[in-house]
Amino acid sequence: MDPLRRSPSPCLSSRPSSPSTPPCEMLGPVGIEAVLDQLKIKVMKMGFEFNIMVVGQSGLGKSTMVNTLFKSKVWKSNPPGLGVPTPQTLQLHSVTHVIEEKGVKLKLTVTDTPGFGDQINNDNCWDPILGYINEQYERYLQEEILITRQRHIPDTRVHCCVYFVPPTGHCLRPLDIEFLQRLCRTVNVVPVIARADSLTMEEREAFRRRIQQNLRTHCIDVYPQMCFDEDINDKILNSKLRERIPFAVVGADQEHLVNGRCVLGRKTKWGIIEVENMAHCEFPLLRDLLIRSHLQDLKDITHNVHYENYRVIRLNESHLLPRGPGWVNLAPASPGQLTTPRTFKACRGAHDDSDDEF
Ligand SMILES: Nc1nc2c(ncn2[C@@H]2O[C@H](COP(=O)(O)OP(=O)(O)O)[C@@H](O)[C@H]2O)c(=O)[nH]1
Ligand SMILES: [Mg+2]
Repeated sequence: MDPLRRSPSPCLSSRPSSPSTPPCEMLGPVGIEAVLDQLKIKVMKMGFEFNIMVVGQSGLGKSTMVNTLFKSKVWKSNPPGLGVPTPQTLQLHSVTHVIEEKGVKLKLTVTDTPGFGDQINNDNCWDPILGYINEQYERYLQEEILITRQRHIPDTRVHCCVYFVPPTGHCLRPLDIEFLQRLCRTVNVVPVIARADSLTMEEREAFRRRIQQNLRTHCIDVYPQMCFDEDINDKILNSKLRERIPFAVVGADQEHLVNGRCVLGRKTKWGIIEVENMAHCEFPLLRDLLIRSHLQDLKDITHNVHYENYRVIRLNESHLLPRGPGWVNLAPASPGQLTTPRTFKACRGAHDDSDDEF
């Protein structure tokens, strides 16, 4: 149906029913399905904002993965600055690119983080990362609580954090367990086995099973969280994903010619490891989860669960509770407050009034 054409509404034009006027249902469909077209037009105008963060120890290929994501076939974009050798990441750094496909605009931001775990004492090495994630919630909250607020609040909140597990082939290290436990309470986390080309296919599978076991033992609830499956279809789709997580990924930012095709891959003595070839690694699964299948769900859980937890705690800890219509005086949080781990509260669906626009 042409989305711009308004369907004639028999109910609007008809007078109140009387014995001589037939009821609405008898005049045929009202045209409710047109609301889908209206939504589509609105969403296409506004576009989507989506923010990803990569986290893990130094040297695991996080910065390379940022480039891989932008250069992979789905996104086919070359943001300025990519293509040059990846320098060591010394501070949190975001790359944003607007990708447009069939009239749909996606403003994708990937935040690269410095590696951690290089120090002799790695106590609290998660603080800068958790601090950044909470700072974005705080920013959103400060905008949201204004009496006169913007119609669209810019969304810098991290919707998904890709956590790089070193390819040891054994199990999760205590540092990863501690980090993941904290991270999962604050943000959606998708763990990946980094530099998977250093493991054989059998080693990858065995490592994946052990990591899954570790996650269960230590109550680390990574994305997609089972408790948020809404119906049987979610359950089926997400169960398959949970079987495959952590994905064994390989990152590359160089293109090579293979059988006349230009592919993104790593050149080795034995041949090219193609990052977008499922026979070589599971990067396509990660990319598809992030963009093709779960983008909106990741945003919804961020808004309805993680941000909601943050909001409730911040509003409760501010001693000045509402003193009349619209009154909230919320002092900005101190950095110490922002990194405090909080309990995970499932309140998905509580508030779903996010509006995307850029
Ligand atoms: N073998 C292999 N090397 C990789 C992979 N990804 C990145 N590298 C290399 O690992 C080194 C460190 O990568 P970088 O992206 O800077 O790691 P970061 O410190 O986690 O950001 C670079 O030489 C990359 O070319 C991968 O999947 N496999
Ligand atoms: Mg880096």
